[in-house]
Amino acid sequence: AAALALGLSACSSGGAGVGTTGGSIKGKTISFVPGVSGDSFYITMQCGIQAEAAKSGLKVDMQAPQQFDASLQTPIVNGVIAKKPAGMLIAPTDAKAMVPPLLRAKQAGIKIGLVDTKLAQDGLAESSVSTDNRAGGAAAADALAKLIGQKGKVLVIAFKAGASTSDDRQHGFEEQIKKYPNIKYLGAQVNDNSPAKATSIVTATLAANPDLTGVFATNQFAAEGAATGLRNAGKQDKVKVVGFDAGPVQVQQLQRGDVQALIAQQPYQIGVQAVDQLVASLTGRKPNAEIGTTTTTITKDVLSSENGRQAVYKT
Ligand code: T6T
Repeated sequence: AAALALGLSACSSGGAGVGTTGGSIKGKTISFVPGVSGDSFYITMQCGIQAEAAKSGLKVDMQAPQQFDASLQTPIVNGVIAKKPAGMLIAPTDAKAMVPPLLRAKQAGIKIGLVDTKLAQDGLAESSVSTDNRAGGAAAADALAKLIGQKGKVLVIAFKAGASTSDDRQHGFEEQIKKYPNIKYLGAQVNDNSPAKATSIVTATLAANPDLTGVFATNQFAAEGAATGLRNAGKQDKVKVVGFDAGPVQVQQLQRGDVQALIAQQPYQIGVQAVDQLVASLTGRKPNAEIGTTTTTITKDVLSSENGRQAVYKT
């Protein structure tokens, strides 16, 4: 089956008690549809969603596609429509392809809140809560430039063309890297959220450009694959990697020296704020249409600081 129904994950905090603000929505269900299952970013977000939903007495039902792909996410949305929850929080895997299924959900009377990724069409969702991914891409460019002494050849691994987060991180990076005249940008290659494909991209790029100095991996699976490619070629000390996300595997990679900087998002907060906006919609208040959250750049020395400890994803 394309869908994986998961129960409550073992969140380290939150989820306490039923609050008193729920009123008419107490006991209703909201569905959470992340971009892909088994991804620490979405698991942390789910913890935030559950904790905040519990305060209003809302139940959360999570259904995740097994790959970050609109053709697998669409049947899940169709299944959610059939169940008629009060609301749905979703990270669309493609800004265009997910518009028709989400329009059907809206027409079925389900209030939609976007988390993480966005749609190419306005007015469909009640609200959108996401990282400022362009700024995150620019932060990655600055971090990589610093790590390579502002000179050399750099590559971007875009995790999924057509997903707003991948596109925005890539474009934010591209704009910012232009500010470094001695850095040659080799362009972006797409790994389709597959670590193995990111490894092949790095292997092929090293064959054509043995003087590669840096890689920006636009999400956690791109960073995992990139690190493997560099290790296979014995280049892990020569080529610097900046990755997006700060789940347990990314923190290990930073500690081992497989990557040199992480651009951490705030998945727990995104989940909390998205529930707040959905609750506003469900109780007849006006939701905030657009909420942006910031990133933190984590290097190995930042990791042991209070700031670093706060920024890593807690599942
Ligand atoms: O980087 C996050 C998320 O923001 C992106 O849209 C998809 O990939 C992740 O979930 C990390 O794997």
